[in-house]
Amino acid sequence: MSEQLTLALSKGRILEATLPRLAAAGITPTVDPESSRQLIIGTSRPDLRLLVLRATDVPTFVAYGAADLGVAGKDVLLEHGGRDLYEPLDLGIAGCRMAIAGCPGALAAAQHRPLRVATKFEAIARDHFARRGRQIEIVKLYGSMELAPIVGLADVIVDLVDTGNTLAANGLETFETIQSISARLVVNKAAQKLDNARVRELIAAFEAPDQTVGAP
Ligand code: PRT
Ligand code: MG
Repeated sequence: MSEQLTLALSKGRILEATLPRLAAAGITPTVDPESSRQLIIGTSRPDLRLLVLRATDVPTFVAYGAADLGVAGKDVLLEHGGRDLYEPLDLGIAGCRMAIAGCPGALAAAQHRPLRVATKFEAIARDHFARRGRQIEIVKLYGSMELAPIVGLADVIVDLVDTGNTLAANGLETFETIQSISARLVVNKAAQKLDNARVRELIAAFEAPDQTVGAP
């Protein structure tokens, strides 16, 4: 059993929403993870440290056991595939939806040919349209998906939508919601077995945010 439990997080939305949950369980980082350049951060619990990663790398670190636990969006987990990961808890944070969007009339215009789909969520898009029996062509992008339909790079995008402000600001509309998305706690399968008591205690800390973990 390792000395410390390691929890993988990402800067931005996930960290913002996760820190209050940890604080409610009496766990605070030793430095501010949002502003610090430190990538490994201690906490008020000597047996728990944080890794600050790129959001899409969280499942990889946990799957390989470089982190025991992690917090990642369901979108990221679906793209990763989830091998070697348990997903014991929907944290109900960083909520949004995976949607198909484009310029008005885009679906009708592409009716008789494969739909060209720009997205960073290739697995989710392929799975969705395969279930519909709709032929597609993927244009893989890494950001600013909203641009693609406007400049004619794609008919539609598959992207995350929260307020819808980004779509509206670019004259795009939502055609369909593929699924609701929220952040999940994920656990390395081996860590779940080998370090069961401490892992379960940490899962419980996330479940019951107002209970101080480790208190007598
Ligand atoms: O930013 P980076 O490329 O490093 O990684 P990331 O984009 O994966 O990380 P981050 O921190 O932006 O997102 C982490 C997780 O937050 C995602 O994996 C989602 O599960 C979740 N989440 C919740 C969101 C949003 N809401 C969201 N709105 N992720 C991205 N967005 C984007 C959206 O695509 C749009 O472009 O934010 C933009 C604003 O959204 P609107 O609809 O409110 O305008
Ligand atoms: Mg982002």
